Amino acid sequence: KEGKTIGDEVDYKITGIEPGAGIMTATNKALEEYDNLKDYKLVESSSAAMAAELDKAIKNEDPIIVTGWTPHWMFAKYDLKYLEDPKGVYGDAEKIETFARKGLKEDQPSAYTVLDQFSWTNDDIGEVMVDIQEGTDPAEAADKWVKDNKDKVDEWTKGADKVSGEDITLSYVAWDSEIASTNVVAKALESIGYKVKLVQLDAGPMFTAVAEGNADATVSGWLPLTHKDYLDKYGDKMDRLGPNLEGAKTGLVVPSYVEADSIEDLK
Ligand code: PBE
Repeated sequence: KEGKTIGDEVDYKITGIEPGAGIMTATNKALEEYDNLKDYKLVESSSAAMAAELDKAIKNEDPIIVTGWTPHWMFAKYDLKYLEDPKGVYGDAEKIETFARKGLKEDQPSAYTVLDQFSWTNDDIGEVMVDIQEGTDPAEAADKWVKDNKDKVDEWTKGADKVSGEDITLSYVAWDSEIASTNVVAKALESIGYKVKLVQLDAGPMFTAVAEGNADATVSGWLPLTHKDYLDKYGDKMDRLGPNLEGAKTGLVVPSYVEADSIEDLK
């Protein structure tokens, strides 16, 4: 490996996720703004394939650069670090926010109340994510968490009258964090009598579904930066219910053995 740059070793490749993810937009911006990244390319993939490539690289102790985010189980499983981002392309701390379709508040006030009160921590979502990553079915992992955390779920359902089998549709993207959160909110809604349908979409269609009333809500809006373009486009067609998780983050992530601390160290 003598004399080789990190770029040589990773083939000037950043392993990305689904097109449409905000982190892909941010990374394309990083490629433009950091001169030292001019030979690099961002490779589209999926969240699952990115995680599989990361796992393989770590097993071989090969360098790899991925688009990463917190909350994510990968930080519990591997020794990883975010590369510093002196140009601030990935923003500061993000919040994950809940959005509902216009009219949900009047049509299904109990569901609206639960969605509005839904809020948890990185540790909470981390438990569910690790459970899913270890092989538990997402609905089962969510069910278990909801049963083990009755006090929290009681806070979310406080003041929401029970219903009898009304339908609620939640849209989400197959990002590990959103698989966990959406399944947990679904269980909380089911606990007061809703029949919940989960619709997995790409990021754009996920917001369109709520804006056009084809889905009732999503708990997957990352702001102020990651989904800013979607907020600009659909914001006034949705009810913004506020954060459900604080202290989220996105950026370029490498195993700790990679000899770079900043994006500017990638040569
Ligand atoms: N993520 C996870 C998403 C939001 C949730 C960071 C991959 C994105 O980049 O759009």
